[in-house]
Amino acid sequence: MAETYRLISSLTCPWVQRAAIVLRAKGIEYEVTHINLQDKPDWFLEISPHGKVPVLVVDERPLFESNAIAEFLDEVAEPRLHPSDPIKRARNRAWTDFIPTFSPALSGIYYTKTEEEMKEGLKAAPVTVAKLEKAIAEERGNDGPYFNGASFSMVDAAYAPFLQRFALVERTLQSGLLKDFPLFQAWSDALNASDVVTGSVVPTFEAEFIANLKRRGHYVATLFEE
Ligand SMILES: N[C@@H](CCC(=O)N[C@@H](CS)C(=O)NCC(=O)O)C(=O)O
Repeated sequence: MAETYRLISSLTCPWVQRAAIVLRAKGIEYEVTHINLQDKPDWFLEISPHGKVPVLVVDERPLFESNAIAEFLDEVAEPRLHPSDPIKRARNRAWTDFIPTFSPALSGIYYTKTEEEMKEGLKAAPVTVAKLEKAIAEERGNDGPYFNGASFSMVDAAYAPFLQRFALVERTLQSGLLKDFPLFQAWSDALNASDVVTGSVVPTFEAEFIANLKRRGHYVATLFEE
């Protein structure tokens, strides 16, 4: 087991959060170094081949890409967050591979410049959410609350950042998108209530996220204005 873990982070990056969630789920102590992605320091560009966060520096050796970081952590520290059954493990990995398709379905709602684009995003999202609803029904051996059932898994760590951001927006947007997806809604609620997830972001996360929406001129930011 390594001695030091340092997570190179930005304030609202969901991929950084995924790494932080896995660290927390395993009870690994880690330091966080925040960088400004608009003004990346030279030392960061030297250790991050694509200039992206997260980087996890493990005893001075940098690891990059959130999926590789999560898999590394799962190999070196207990409790294992992958199921022990190889078939279940492969299916879980397939669902984490789905994130790059899944996340734009949700961010396609709140990262839009106009109300019309936001509504288009809302119209398109159910097809993607329905796939997860079906997967949850099939992958669970019981009532949850997590993707595989009672144990928190790598799939939960990967999806939680995106479910947290959507839940934050939905509190104000009130679109009702998830009303037809009770298992997905319950999964999202469970993750958003978990200390592992809520503690994986800075305490000012909500304000930072909304400020970011405003800075980028996204329509939903106007709904948060008093
Ligand atoms: N595939 C990467 C994505 C990481 C990513 O997109 N990070 C963003 C912040 S959320 C970033 O560092 N962007 C800076 C840039 O592209 O210049 C991973 O999973 O780690």
